[in-house]
Amino acid sequence: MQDELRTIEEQARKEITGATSSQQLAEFRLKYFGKKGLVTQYSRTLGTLSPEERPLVGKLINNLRSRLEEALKDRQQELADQEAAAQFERERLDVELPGRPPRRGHPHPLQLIIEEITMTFLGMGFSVAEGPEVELDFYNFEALNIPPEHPARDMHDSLYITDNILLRTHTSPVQIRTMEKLYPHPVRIIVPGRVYRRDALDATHSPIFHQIEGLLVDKKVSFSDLKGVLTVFVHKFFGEDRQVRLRPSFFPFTEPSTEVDVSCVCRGQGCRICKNTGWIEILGAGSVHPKVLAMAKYDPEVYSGFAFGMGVERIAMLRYGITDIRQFYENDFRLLSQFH
Ligand code: 2U9
Repeated sequence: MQDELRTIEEQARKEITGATSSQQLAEFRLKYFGKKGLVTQYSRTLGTLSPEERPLVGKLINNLRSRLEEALKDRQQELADQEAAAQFERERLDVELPGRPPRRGHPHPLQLIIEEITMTFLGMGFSVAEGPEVELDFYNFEALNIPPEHPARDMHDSLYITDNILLRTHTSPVQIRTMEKLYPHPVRIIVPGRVYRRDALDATHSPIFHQIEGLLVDKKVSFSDLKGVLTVFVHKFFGEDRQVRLRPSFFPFTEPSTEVDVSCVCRGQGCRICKNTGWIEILGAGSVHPKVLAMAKYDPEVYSGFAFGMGVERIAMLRYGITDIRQFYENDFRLLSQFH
């Protein structure tokens, strides 16, 4: 009997040590200590023994049981420790790993140009003015001396909301509104903003684009003041070594009117940017038409002024060498992330 128990113990210990999961240990417990378990069966035979043998064998079985229980408990702890260690390893966190830096935003190239141009005029005493993008026909056309039959007024050129309300086709209505507000004080404003035209989108046109316009109204303002202000602007924005050239032009709201060119970086050598002319057109300007002054109550006999306008996209394309206007609106990170 003692030998049998020893064999059982040896076998049992092997199984305990060999167990690799708590599932296997549970099976072991059933095999030895379950209702029909090996050790349990030995306990049942106690009844068949003589009264002298019974306590001795009972003690042997009990001792065996508690030794195996002990071994079982130890192995269970070992397996639990191993499992915990494996889990720690699986879920290991490197707390010193550098974090993922949040992606920084970039100012849009058009915004950079608007800010840079605006700054050069702030430096010359101009203030920024803004106004509505949905305008009355009066402010967008009539007050700017744009006659009823002018093509810009055609349904095919402007985006109308009702008969006399439209999306502004230039930022000029803001100048009219500012003159109304400031009369009879002098006006010296720069107006950046979004404008709308009924144009098809292609490499150089967009139905929505941006302008910066300027207006100066005071007593004794001359065309040469315009020339001086625009020359300072060109030198600050494009470089001191650039030349300015004025060509005669026509706009309903200025008289006389001019188109302003800046000399090309190629210094007249000829290149793609200036189409071998040596000059690049950058803005339109002129002395404010007496009718426009009068409609805003500024007496043209007392007051005079100059105005200018430029397309922001055009200037940004020149500055950054962008050849397709659509690139400004596609929000492609490969483009946007180049501007800091
Ligand atoms: C008032 C009086 C006069 C604004 C002006 C231009 C000339 C001009 C164009 C440049 C390219 C528009 O974006 S563009 O297509 N603008 O050439 N704009 S003078 O004249 C004004 C404005 C307001 C009260």
